[in-house]
Amino acid sequence: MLQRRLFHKIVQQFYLGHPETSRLSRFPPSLQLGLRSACHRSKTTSAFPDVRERTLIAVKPDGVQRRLVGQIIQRFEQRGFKLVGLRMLQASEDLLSEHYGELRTKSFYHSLVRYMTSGPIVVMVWEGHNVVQTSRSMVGHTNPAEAMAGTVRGDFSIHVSRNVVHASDSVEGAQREIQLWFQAKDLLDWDCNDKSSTSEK
Ligand code: DAT
Ligand code: MG
Repeated sequence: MLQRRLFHKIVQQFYLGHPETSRLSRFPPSLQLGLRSACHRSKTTSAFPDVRERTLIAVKPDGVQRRLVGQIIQRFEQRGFKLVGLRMLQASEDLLSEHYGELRTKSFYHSLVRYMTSGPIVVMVWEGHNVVQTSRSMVGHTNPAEAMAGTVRGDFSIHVSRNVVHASDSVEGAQREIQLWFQAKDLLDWDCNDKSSTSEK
Protein backbone atom coordinates (compact mmCIF):
# COMPACT_ATOMS: atom_id res chain seq x y z
CA MET A 1 0.00 0.00 0.00
CA LEU A 2 2.80 2.35 1.03
CA GLN A 3 4.71 1.38 -2.10
CA ARG A 4 1.66 2.08 -4.24
CA ARG A 5 1.21 5.52 -2.67
CA LEU A 6 4.87 6.32 -3.16
CA PHE A 7 4.68 5.20 -6.77
CA HIS A 8 1.76 7.48 -7.56
CA LYS A 9 3.38 10.34 -5.67
CA ILE A 10 6.32 9.99 -8.04
CA VAL A 11 3.99 9.95 -11.03
CA GLN A 12 2.22 13.07 -9.83
CA GLN A 13 5.38 14.92 -9.01
CA PHE A 14 7.36 14.09 -12.10
CA TYR A 15 4.91 13.63 -14.90
CA LEU A 16 1.22 14.45 -14.63
CA GLY A 17 0.26 18.04 -15.09
CA HIS A 18 3.76 19.31 -15.75
CA PRO A 19 3.81 19.53 -19.54
CA GLU A 20 6.70 21.94 -19.59
CA THR A 21 8.91 19.46 -17.80
CA SER A 22 8.49 15.99 -19.24
CA ARG A 23 10.78 14.36 -16.72
CA LEU A 24 10.13 10.75 -17.59
CA SER A 25 13.51 10.54 -19.24
CA ARG A 26 15.15 10.83 -15.81
CA PHE A 27 13.95 7.33 -14.99
CA PRO A 28 15.38 4.05 -16.23
CA PRO A 29 13.48 2.69 -19.29
CA SER A 30 11.74 -0.09 -17.34
CA LEU A 31 10.35 2.39 -14.80
CA GLN A 32 9.39 4.81 -17.59
CA LEU A 33 7.11 2.14 -19.02
CA GLY A 34 5.40 1.71 -15.66
CA LEU A 35 5.00 5.44 -15.23
CA ARG A 36 3.55 5.78 -18.70
CA SER A 37 1.01 3.08 -18.03
CA ALA A 38 0.06 4.72 -14.73
CA CYS A 39 -0.51 7.95 -16.61
CA HIS A 40 -2.50 6.09 -19.21
CA ARG A 41 -4.69 4.60 -16.48
CA SER A 42 -5.28 8.01 -14.99
CA LYS A 43 -6.53 9.34 -18.31
CA THR A 44 -9.30 6.80 -18.48
CA THR A 45 -10.24 6.40 -14.84
CA SER A 46 -8.89 9.58 -13.27
CA ALA A 47 -8.15 7.42 -10.24
CA PHE A 48 -5.18 9.58 -9.27
CA PRO A 49 -5.90 13.04 -10.56
CA ASP A 50 -3.35 15.66 -9.62
CA VAL A 51 -4.26 19.07 -8.28
CA ARG A 52 -1.72 20.40 -10.76
CA GLU A 53 -3.20 18.59 -13.72
CA ARG A 54 -3.45 20.86 -16.75
CA THR A 55 -5.57 20.99 -19.87
CA LEU A 56 -5.79 22.96 -23.08
CA ILE A 57 -8.97 24.89 -23.73
CA ALA A 58 -9.44 26.94 -26.89
CA VAL A 59 -12.19 29.30 -27.90
CA LYS A 60 -12.59 28.58 -31.61
CA PRO A 61 -13.09 31.28 -34.30
CA ASP A 62 -16.90 31.17 -34.02
CA GLY A 63 -16.63 31.70 -30.25
CA VAL A 64 -14.34 34.70 -30.68
CA GLN A 65 -16.52 36.20 -33.44
CA ARG A 66 -19.57 35.84 -31.23
CA ARG A 67 -17.81 37.53 -28.28
CA LEU A 68 -18.08 34.45 -26.06
CA VAL A 69 -14.49 34.53 -24.77
CA GLY A 70 -15.39 36.24 -21.49
CA GLN A 71 -18.27 33.91 -20.69
CA ILE A 72 -16.16 30.84 -21.38
CA ILE A 73 -13.30 32.06 -19.20
CA GLN A 74 -15.80 32.90 -16.48
CA ARG A 75 -17.06 29.32 -16.36
CA PHE A 76 -13.59 27.93 -15.70
CA GLU A 77 -12.76 30.60 -13.13
CA GLN A 78 -16.08 30.13 -11.42
CA ARG A 79 -15.58 26.37 -11.21
CA GLY A 80 -12.33 26.93 -9.34
CA PHE A 81 -9.66 26.25 -11.96
CA LYS A 82 -6.56 28.36 -12.31
CA LEU A 83 -5.55 30.04 -15.56
CA VAL A 84 -1.83 29.47 -16.17
CA GLY A 85 -1.49 30.40 -19.85
CA LEU A 86 -3.41 32.41 -22.43
CA ARG A 87 -2.76 33.58 -25.97
CA MET A 88 -4.76 34.90 -28.88
CA LEU A 89 -3.61 34.00 -32.36
CA GLN A 90 -4.66 33.12 -35.86
CA ALA A 91 -3.55 29.50 -36.19
CA SER A 92 -1.62 28.22 -39.20
CA GLU A 93 -2.65 25.17 -41.19
CA ASP A 94 0.56 23.45 -40.08
CA LEU A 95 -0.23 23.90 -36.40
CA LEU A 96 -3.82 22.76 -36.92
CA SER A 97 -2.71 19.68 -38.83
CA GLU A 98 -0.54 18.69 -35.86
CA HIS A 99 -3.27 19.49 -33.39
CA TYR A 100 -5.90 17.50 -35.29
CA GLY A 101 -3.48 14.88 -36.70
CA GLU A 102 -5.71 12.00 -35.61
CA LEU A 103 -8.58 13.34 -37.70
CA ARG A 104 -6.65 13.69 -40.97
CA THR A 105 -8.55 10.87 -42.64
CA LYS A 106 -12.01 12.12 -41.68
CA SER A 107 -14.29 13.52 -44.37
CA PHE A 108 -14.74 16.77 -42.43
CA TYR A 109 -11.01 17.34 -41.84
CA HIS A 110 -10.45 19.98 -44.54
CA SER A 111 -13.50 22.02 -43.62
CA LEU A 112 -12.46 21.75 -39.96
CA VAL A 113 -9.02 23.20 -40.75
CA ARG A 114 -10.55 25.92 -42.95
CA TYR A 115 -12.87 26.92 -40.11
CA MET A 116 -10.16 26.78 -37.45
CA THR A 117 -7.85 29.02 -39.51
CA SER A 118 -10.63 31.42 -40.53
CA GLY A 119 -10.09 33.88 -37.67
CA PRO A 120 -8.48 34.40 -34.29
CA ILE A 121 -8.72 31.83 -31.56
CA VAL A 122 -7.99 32.13 -27.83
CA VAL A 123 -5.94 29.27 -26.43
CA MET A 124 -5.65 28.72 -22.70
CA VAL A 125 -4.12 26.35 -20.19
CA TRP A 126 -6.19 25.70 -17.08
CA GLU A 127 -4.91 23.89 -14.01
CA GLY A 128 -6.55 22.07 -11.13
CA HIS A 129 -7.79 18.82 -9.67
CA ASN A 130 -9.09 16.50 -12.41
CA VAL A 131 -9.26 19.43 -14.83
CA VAL A 132 -9.12 17.30 -18.00
CA GLN A 133 -12.19 15.24 -17.24
CA THR A 134 -14.12 18.04 -15.55
CA SER A 135 -13.56 20.44 -18.41
CA ARG A 136 -14.76 17.85 -20.93
CA SER A 137 -18.00 17.66 -18.94
CA MET A 138 -18.23 21.43 -18.80
CA VAL A 139 -17.69 21.72 -22.56
CA GLY A 140 -20.20 19.01 -23.42
CA HIS A 141 -20.75 16.58 -26.28
CA THR A 142 -18.81 17.16 -29.52
CA ASN A 143 -22.11 17.48 -31.36
CA PRO A 144 -24.03 20.43 -29.88
CA ALA A 145 -27.28 18.75 -30.90
CA GLU A 146 -26.49 16.15 -28.23
CA ALA A 147 -24.85 18.46 -25.71
CA MET A 148 -26.66 19.00 -22.41
CA ALA A 149 -27.97 22.41 -21.49
CA GLY A 150 -25.55 23.91 -18.99
CA THR A 151 -22.50 22.85 -20.99
CA VAL A 152 -20.67 25.39 -23.15
CA ARG A 153 -21.65 23.65 -26.38
CA GLY A 154 -25.16 22.95 -25.10
CA ASP A 155 -25.68 26.62 -24.27
CA PHE A 156 -23.93 28.36 -27.14
CA SER A 157 -24.01 26.18 -30.26
CA ILE A 158 -26.25 24.11 -32.52
CA HIS A 159 -24.01 22.36 -35.10
CA VAL A 160 -20.90 20.15 -34.86
CA SER A 161 -19.07 22.25 -37.46
CA ARG A 162 -19.26 25.34 -35.18
CA ASN A 163 -19.01 24.03 -31.65
CA VAL A 164 -17.31 27.06 -30.05
CA VAL A 165 -14.66 25.45 -27.91
CA HIS A 166 -11.93 22.83 -27.75
CA ALA A 167 -10.95 20.82 -24.67
CA SER A 168 -8.23 18.16 -24.44
CA ASP A 169 -9.67 14.68 -24.03
CA SER A 170 -7.00 12.99 -21.87
CA VAL A 171 -4.09 13.88 -19.60
CA GLU A 172 -1.60 12.69 -22.22
CA GLY A 173 -3.46 14.50 -24.99
CA ALA A 174 -3.44 17.67 -22.91
CA GLN A 175 0.29 17.42 -22.42
CA ARG A 176 0.86 17.00 -26.15
CA GLU A 177 -1.46 19.87 -27.04
CA ILE A 178 -0.05 22.25 -24.42
CA GLN A 179 3.46 21.70 -25.77
CA LEU A 180 2.17 22.37 -29.27
CA TRP A 181 0.54 25.71 -28.48
CA PHE A 182 2.70 27.06 -25.65
CA GLN A 183 6.34 27.49 -24.80
CA ALA A 184 7.21 26.47 -21.26
CA LYS A 185 8.19 30.04 -20.37
CA ASP A 186 4.67 31.25 -21.19
CA LEU A 187 3.01 29.03 -18.59
CA LEU A 188 2.96 30.70 -15.20
CA ASP A 189 3.36 28.94 -11.90
CA TRP A 190 1.52 31.17 -9.51
CA ASP A 191 -0.22 30.73 -6.19
CA CYS A 192 -3.95 31.33 -6.00
CA ASN A 193 -4.66 32.98 -2.65
CA ASP A 194 -7.83 30.94 -2.24
CA LYS A 195 -6.34 27.57 -3.15
CA SER A 196 -7.15 25.98 0.21
CA SER A 197 -10.81 26.84 -0.47
CA THR A 198 -10.92 24.84 -3.71
CA SER A 199 -8.92 21.76 -2.72
CA GLU A 200 -7.42 20.34 0.48
CA LYS A 201 -4.07 19.58 -1.22
P1 DAT B 1 -13.94 17.08 -29.59
O1 DAT B 1 -13.70 18.48 -30.08
O2 DAT B 1 -15.20 16.97 -28.78
O3 DAT B 1 -12.74 16.51 -28.88
P2 DAT B 1 -13.21 15.46 -31.89
O4 DAT B 1 -11.81 15.50 -31.36
O5 DAT B 1 -13.78 14.15 -32.23
O6 DAT B 1 -14.21 16.16 -30.87
O7 DAT B 1 -13.31 16.37 -33.18
C1 DAT B 1 -12.62 17.60 -33.26
C2 DAT B 1 -13.52 18.61 -33.89
O8 DAT B 1 -13.82 18.20 -35.21
C3 DAT B 1 -14.87 18.78 -33.24
O9 DAT B 1 -14.81 19.64 -32.11
C4 DAT B 1 -15.68 19.35 -34.33
C5 DAT B 1 -15.12 18.65 -35.55
N1 DAT B 1 -15.96 17.49 -35.90
C6 DAT B 1 -16.01 16.31 -35.25
N2 DAT B 1 -16.88 15.48 -35.83
C7 DAT B 1 -17.41 16.17 -36.89
C8 DAT B 1 -18.35 15.88 -37.89
N3 DAT B 1 -18.97 14.69 -37.94
N4 DAT B 1 -18.62 16.83 -38.81
C9 DAT B 1 -18.02 18.03 -38.78
N5 DAT B 1 -17.09 18.37 -37.87
C10 DAT B 1 -16.79 17.45 -36.93
MG1 MG C 1 -10.87 15.96 -29.56
